[in-house]
Amino acid sequence: MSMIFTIFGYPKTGKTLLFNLLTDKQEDISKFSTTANKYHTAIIDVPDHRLKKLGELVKLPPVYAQINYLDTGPISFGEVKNSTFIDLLRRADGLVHIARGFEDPEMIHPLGSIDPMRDIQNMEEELLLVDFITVEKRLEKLEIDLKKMKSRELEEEFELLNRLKDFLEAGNPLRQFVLKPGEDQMIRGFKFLTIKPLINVINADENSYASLLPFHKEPENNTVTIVFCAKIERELLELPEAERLVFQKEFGLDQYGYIKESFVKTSYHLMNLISFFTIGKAETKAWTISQNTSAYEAAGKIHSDIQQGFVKAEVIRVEDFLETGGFIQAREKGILRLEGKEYLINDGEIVHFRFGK
Ligand SMILES: Nc1nc2c(ncn2[C@@H]2O[C@H](COP(=O)(O)OP(=O)(O)O)[C@@H](O)[C@H]2O)c(=O)[nH]1
Ligand SMILES: [Mg+2]
Repeated sequence: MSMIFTIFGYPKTGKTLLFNLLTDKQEDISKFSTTANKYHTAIIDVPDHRLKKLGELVKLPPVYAQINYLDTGPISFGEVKNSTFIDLLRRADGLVHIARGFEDPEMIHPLGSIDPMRDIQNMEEELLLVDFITVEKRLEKLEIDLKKMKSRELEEEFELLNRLKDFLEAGNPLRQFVLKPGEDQMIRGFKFLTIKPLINVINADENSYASLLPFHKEPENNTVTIVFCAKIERELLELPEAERLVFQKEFGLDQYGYIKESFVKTSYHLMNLISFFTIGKAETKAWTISQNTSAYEAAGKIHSDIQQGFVKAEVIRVEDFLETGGFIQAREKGILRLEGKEYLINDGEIVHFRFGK
């Protein structure tokens, strides 16, 4: 199952352009498109140079991890709670909110000025409101039920939801709420929006990029803010690779990282995800796991037989593997490690599971 990242935001912020850049699609972007209830979806391979090189070395086709990107239609200011796209937001593993940081006299911003940080704050408040409504509705129902019968379970839920309500009322997203063990299970079904990892993307232009860059924010509390230039990026990508750097310099974007790769890096970092690799008979493959996943759990991701029959995991860093040229050479050099069930897998390791019946 691939992870779902859902792109959403106010009208004309560059959602579809971002989607196109992330997926190499060519969906229509237009200044004058009307309210569309349509959304776009695409599943793409997660770019990984290491797997590519590994595939070349062992002469097996690489099978990349995958991400499912969704591009929703416009949501008007104040309308998130009524949006037809809310279900798509609820289904997401990560939310990608794009805010407008570019000028265009032909497209007037509904609030009259360009201020992406204001829009980010605004959107956060709208998401908070959606969760607040969810909590309130459930509390109302619980109150009725608790009058009818005594239930320890319902009382616990009532107590937790009241804490969530206070938290939201104080303006805090649930991303920052510290759940006690077991509480995670209790609220999973509500699919709260402010609990999901949130990637804020500011879409700048060549004039605003430098002044918006300071709003870039490293991952913290399950959220991150990145600044990029959708339109320039697309223009750059149409150039032959050799010429891109020249133009990047001209735009003052020497250090610019293209969104397709930087997005994956940022979101993996944000969500504490890492990759490990396996070399099979017919393919070499990347797997996405959470940090602190044990070899035993990782084996289960591949196949329940491998997990149940787990004996040992042979582990090597992909860089070392590429340098030595293969398992045999690595074994000879003594850099292939044998690890047990409890071993915590690191990013970029090749793992070969030994298992019995
Ligand atoms: N100048 C400028 N225009 C942009 C930028 N990103 C998007 N646009 C324009 O904004 C319009 C709407 O873009 P689109 O991706 O369809 O926005 P959406 O409505 O959020 O999906 C198009 O005309 C784009 O060319 C940008 O970074 N700079
Ligand atoms: Mg669009």
